[in-house]
Amino acid sequence: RFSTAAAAEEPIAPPVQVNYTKLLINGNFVDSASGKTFPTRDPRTGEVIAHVAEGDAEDINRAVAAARKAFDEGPWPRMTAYVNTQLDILVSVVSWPSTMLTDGRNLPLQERSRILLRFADLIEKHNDELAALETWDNGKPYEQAAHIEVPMMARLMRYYAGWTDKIHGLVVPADGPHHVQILHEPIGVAGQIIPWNFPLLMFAWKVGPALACGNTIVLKTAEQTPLSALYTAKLLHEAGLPEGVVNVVSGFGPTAGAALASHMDVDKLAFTGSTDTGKIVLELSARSNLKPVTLELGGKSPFIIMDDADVDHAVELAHFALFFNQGQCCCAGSRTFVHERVYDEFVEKAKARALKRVVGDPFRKGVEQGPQIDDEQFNKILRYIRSGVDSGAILVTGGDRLGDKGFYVQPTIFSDVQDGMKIAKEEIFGPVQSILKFKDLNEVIKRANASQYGLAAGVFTNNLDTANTLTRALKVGTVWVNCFDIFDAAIPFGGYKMSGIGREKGIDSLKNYLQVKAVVTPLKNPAW
Ligand code: TXE
Repeated sequence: RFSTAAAAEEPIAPPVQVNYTKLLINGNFVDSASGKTFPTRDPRTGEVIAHVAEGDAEDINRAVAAARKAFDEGPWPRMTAYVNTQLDILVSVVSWPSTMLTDGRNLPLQERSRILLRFADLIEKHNDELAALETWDNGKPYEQAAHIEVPMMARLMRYYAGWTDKIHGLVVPADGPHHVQILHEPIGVAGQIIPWNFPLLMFAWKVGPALACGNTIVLKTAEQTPLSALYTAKLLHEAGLPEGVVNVVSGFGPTAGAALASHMDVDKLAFTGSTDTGKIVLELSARSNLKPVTLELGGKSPFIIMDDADVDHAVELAHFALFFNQGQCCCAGSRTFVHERVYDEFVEKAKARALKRVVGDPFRKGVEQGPQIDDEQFNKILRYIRSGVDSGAILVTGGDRLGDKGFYVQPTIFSDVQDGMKIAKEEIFGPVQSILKFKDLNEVIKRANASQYGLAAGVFTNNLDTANTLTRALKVGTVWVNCFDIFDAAIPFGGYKMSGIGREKGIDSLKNYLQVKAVVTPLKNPAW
């Protein structure tokens, strides 16, 4: 059976302390205006880790005011040009109109890059504390946080540091005697709302491009996982970030989150979370000041295994695609489509793999799966499992909680899943693999695309033509061929259909944080 021993043992004491629990506004840790706090809990036990300042509309107002001032008066958006004294010319490398601060200082653009690079160094220096806080607050395996997520965060910051001096406009030819410039300017104050499944990475995905483009930020963390972002924001300031440029407000969605989305002085909103909440924030944005919104929402990603596949490899990859991060991934390969010729063998081997999965205290070495984030998600997953059984899918393995403490769920597999079942249509966000059988390529393309979501897909085949057909036919933002969950700072990520609007990471993420301005001036003497 599952490796339950670790789950049954007493939880390991986390090798980190909680130092920051207040709101970070204008470079200072402060109490919430109401003085209220809320508990953040250890998913291994449900016990309280710390009480954290609970921000609401009043704190969002304070944070937005700080971000506004930092944008309108501070150095951050103006680190845009430098004077080359040797040649005595002004070299304009991005197109913000002013090169001088109101107090006469002229900060070089490279300073923005240097701060992000110093931040990346500090992330690496504090790798283990950041990873431990993340594991404690979220429940994900420490080894995953320490060896994958924190290093990826540093990589993201270096990637965006490299963009700071490459964001520039264009001079374009146009009919008539006119000089036409297209300027790219930072948009202003960005509101960012992030979820709990990858608190550090979501922080980095949001903050990185916004900072590279010269914006200022108010970021609201998820109420389940406020701790790592506060620590990280402290490091950003240690790296030299001017006050007010990044403000972090812990708090709940309907209060702090909604206040941010509907704020009249927030110029752009970026959100990651459920599709239902995505619709709410889009509406709040529209009803307030029509701020542009980018959304990264839910998914029901197909993972398609063709009959030419190496079944052992396919089993391992499909297992990873679904069970990684306790199944709490928006892009989880949660519809495993298997060709009928390899189906029976696949189901048997998938079961054997799930039974070997090491579930337990995420601080223990070798643990692959920790607890789910909280009781709400835990109960939601168990309800989906019951619905799978009730609708006639075959429960191959798992199907229940693991142990009697915390939010551990057995790695669960359903076979004979039909397209119309709830477990094949809705996002479970837990360690529940649904296996569906198919006969041919056209059929699987139709079925894979018959979803309200379109975030990602996995394709497993040795046939180049099949791979090419699938990659072009699938209506999704990412297709992984013979791999899954490959994320890099340079690779854009986002969804078709109800999986979202816009892309994060990569060059496309910069567009979210830039205004485009056309400047037209007459040319006195066009001949020259
Ligand atoms: O999400 P919410 P929840 C999916 C997954 C999960 C489900 C519910 O299926 O089971 O969503 O999770 C803030 N105005 N994903 O309830 O509510 C909230 O405080 C403004 C997919 O945690 O979307 C948090 O910061 N903000 C996903 C953030 O929205 C509001 C990751 C996400 O919470 C708000 C997480 C409001 N009215 C869950 N209400 C992914 N795409 O990766 C809530 N929030």
